[in-house]
Amino acid sequence: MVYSERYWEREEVIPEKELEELQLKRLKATLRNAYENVPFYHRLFREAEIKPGDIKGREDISKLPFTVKEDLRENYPFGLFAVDKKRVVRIHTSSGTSGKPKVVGYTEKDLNNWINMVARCLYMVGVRKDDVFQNMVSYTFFTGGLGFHYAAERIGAMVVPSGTGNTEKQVQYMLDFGTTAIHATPSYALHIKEVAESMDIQPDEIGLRIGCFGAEPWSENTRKRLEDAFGIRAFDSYGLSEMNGPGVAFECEEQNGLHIWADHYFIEIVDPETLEPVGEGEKGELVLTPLTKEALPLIRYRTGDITYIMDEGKCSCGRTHPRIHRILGRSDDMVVVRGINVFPSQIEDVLMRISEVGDHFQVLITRNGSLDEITVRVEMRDEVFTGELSDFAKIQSKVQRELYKELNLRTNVELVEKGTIERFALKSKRLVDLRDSL
Ligand code: DLL
Repeated sequence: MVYSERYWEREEVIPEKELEELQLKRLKATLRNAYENVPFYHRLFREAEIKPGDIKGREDISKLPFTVKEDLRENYPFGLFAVDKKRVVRIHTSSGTSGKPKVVGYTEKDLNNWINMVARCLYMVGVRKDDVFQNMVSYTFFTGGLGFHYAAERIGAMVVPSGTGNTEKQVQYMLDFGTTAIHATPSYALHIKEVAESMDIQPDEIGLRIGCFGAEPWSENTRKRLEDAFGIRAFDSYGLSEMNGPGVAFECEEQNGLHIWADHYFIEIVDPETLEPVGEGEKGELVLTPLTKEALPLIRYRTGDITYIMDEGKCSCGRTHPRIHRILGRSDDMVVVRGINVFPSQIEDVLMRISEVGDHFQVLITRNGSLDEITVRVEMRDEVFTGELSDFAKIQSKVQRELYKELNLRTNVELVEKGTIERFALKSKRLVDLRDSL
């Protein structure tokens, strides 16, 4: 399957013009598939008085209706599938905070495409046959487990399917098996680092080269912490179950934006309020239409994720696919505190560059009368925990000052001892909004 020393598939370097033609051809086929085989879309098209044949050029996509997460829930479990259940060879689910999970399905061809897409990403960051790849995410309904597993196998790496939890054992396995590449959520990776240290093992003695981290927001400063601690290069990995799972977009060795695979996804950025396309290079909500999905051809799917298309010319890695900036936040995890928009990822970025601050934090939002209060609980690093009140106060006001500079918002900062804040093996929950429950 290897196309060349540098690329897994030829499509990664496909000339832009050819890529655009391929997109249009595939878009038309996807629309036909949805219109003819999914009653939900047939109805939506009829209501919008549009037929798949009306889409003649790329710009016509804006005539089509959007699909939202609620549509998947309302058609639970298989209502949006475009193929007979007999042709579906696997399902995954993704649960939100409430209600029924979203169920996604794959035909054999879908799985094959997906495996190659993730293999592209792993190959792009340097995973090869002689690597030992430890996959430290959940293997059940979450797409990150099997998604990475089969891709690393396809490359021919030795896969250690260790899943999450039992972290001491995981560290021991890394040493025993000679693990060179890992996949985890960034918050779990920080926890692995801490557990290794508690076992008197310096994380950089493990011998890792590559870390693939994603499935939740993380920041540039967290990247730095992970790279320094493990002696690795850490790459951002983006995806969502509704678009197969991981492998939608991934950083290359330049670590300057994530290549989003435009031969498999049609990419739009819209204003989440007006749903109109934003100007070139402007921030907005990522909207994706899968171009090769047989079982679940979602049209103009609103991901809820905020990013922008980076326009910095062609990437020096040679890939022709556009790059998106790392996800800035989700339109639904942005909180408005005293009229100011706050994304937890902004807070993370500030905290992770303060050397006295440990790796774990939590943001609590409460209401005091009519006033919103934001409290940031941060763990201090053991080495700086002197017990002296004056040291404490100094660090506290430093954190407060730095947060104010970024957010333009006064915060209460609570310093706590290492180990106080809950650890997560998969996606972390760092923001607790208690305003409605008070
Ligand atoms: O998280 C798929 C995945 C698995 C991606 C492994 C990367 C690695 P879901 O559980 O459906 O799928 O959650 C998708 O997670 O809409 C984003 O809000 C968030 N997310 C995923 N990757 C990133 C990332 C998987 N790199 C939702 N940065 C998405 C920020 C991310 N947020």
